[in-house]
Amino acid sequence: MIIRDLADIVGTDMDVKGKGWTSRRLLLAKDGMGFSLHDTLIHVGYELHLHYVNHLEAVYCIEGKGRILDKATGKVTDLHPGVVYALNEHDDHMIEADEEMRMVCVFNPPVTGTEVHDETGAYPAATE
Ligand code: 9YT
Repeated sequence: MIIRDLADIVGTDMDVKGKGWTSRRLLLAKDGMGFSLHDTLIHVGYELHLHYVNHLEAVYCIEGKGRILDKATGKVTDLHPGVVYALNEHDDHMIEADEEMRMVCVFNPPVTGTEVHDETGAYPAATE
């Protein structure tokens, strides 16, 4: 059994920062679960363009509020605690926080720990 406490991850190399977000990575590829699990903060004042062509991601909002734009359809959906979105088609999207959002994120395949977005909004493909 693996047991992790967010308090032990903050400030370590499992606490990864990108432009407009902070991702506390609770479970990673090396843990062998087949997915990674992140406690992620989306900060106010950024429009994030994300397009995970190499991953599927589910994102469950547990704090804050903001919105997501599906770039394929133009549809905008409000995000608030209790809302989940699943990028089951590697959907190209934008997210923005009106109040800092705290999101529980699951990636398949799992991230290895150090990933930040490239200029297209993707994380690199897993190499294993
Ligand atoms: C919601 C989202 O994709 N934010 C960017 C960070 C990512 N979720 C991560 O690595 O935790």
